Amino acid sequence: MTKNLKRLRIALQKSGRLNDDCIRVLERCGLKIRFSKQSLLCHVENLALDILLVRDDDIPTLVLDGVCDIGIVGENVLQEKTLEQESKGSFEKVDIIQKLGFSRCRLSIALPTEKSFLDPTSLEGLRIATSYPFLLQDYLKRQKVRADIMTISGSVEIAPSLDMADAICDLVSTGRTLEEHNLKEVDQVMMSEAVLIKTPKYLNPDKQSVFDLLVRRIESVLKAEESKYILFHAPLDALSRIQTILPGFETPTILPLQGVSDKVAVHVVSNEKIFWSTLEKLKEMGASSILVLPIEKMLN
Ligand code: PRT
Ligand code: ZN
Repeated sequence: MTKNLKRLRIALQKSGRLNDDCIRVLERCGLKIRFSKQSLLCHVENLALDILLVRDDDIPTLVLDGVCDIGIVGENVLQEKTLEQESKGSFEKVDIIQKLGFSRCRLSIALPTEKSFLDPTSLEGLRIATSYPFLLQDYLKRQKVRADIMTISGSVEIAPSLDMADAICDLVSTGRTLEEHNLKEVDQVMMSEAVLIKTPKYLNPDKQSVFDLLVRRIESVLKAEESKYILFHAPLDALSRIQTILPGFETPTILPLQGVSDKVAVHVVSNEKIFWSTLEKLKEMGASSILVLPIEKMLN
């Protein structure tokens, strides 16, 4: 694969849980991606960026070695690879540029529901099955517990029922898989979400400027996603009380309402999630015609 030195290269998961959200974020950044059925390298038409589609496990190494300049991967896979590298005496690391807020999960210890667990010392001497042996080893070391790590590459949750292991250390998001296998989550090893990573290798000025632009756009997309534009009518004498419950109310736009002297129209950009309970409180305080709108783009 010849490398165009002017084009930044990003490694993304080819298919799986990360893929859709990665593409969604890049498309929301305005990128026009030309997907190719024949090639794993896709071209972005309106930015000097190429996308290499690979297995998520390969992304940390591709970025560490500079084969790809940046990548998106789960923190769980990244930390596992980092610990594996460190065990081989290699301490060079990729930089985590940004947490992306999707593919959230946790790496947890789970036991059969009937087994008792008081604290991590309850794991002493057990056989624990996992696909994350380095993260598990690190956890056991921190907890000063000795246990047998059984490395298996998939379907970790069936190991206890086959008597291959006494416990597991696996990713959990809703907890349904554990429940279906009569397992209970007893401790968390780490929390994880997708992160944007960057190679420790030098980026030439062409690539650096594409990188800077992309990071700025991703930041703006994430900010817009979590922000909302709120409009409502409010009694003038309730404004100071409303200020205490509405995130982002420090700098509202207040507009007069034609022919009404005791009410105003209020426009606010909130950088936080707006819950139903907040809207209900607003209504109790006399607000009416409340609208909450998504924000498409945001550049401060
Ligand atoms: O083929 P490739 O190697 O690229 O993909 P993969 O099969 O290794 O990974 P994939 O696509 O399954 O997951 C990619 C990343 O998504 C993971 O590395 C995590 O960062 C993140 N992620 C988020 C998850 C989950 N949530 C998740 N729930 N990865 C896996 N799971 C599995 C978990 O292993 C268990 O089997 O889902 C099951 C538990 O889910 P719940 O909802 O029942 O708790
Ligand atoms: Zn994988």
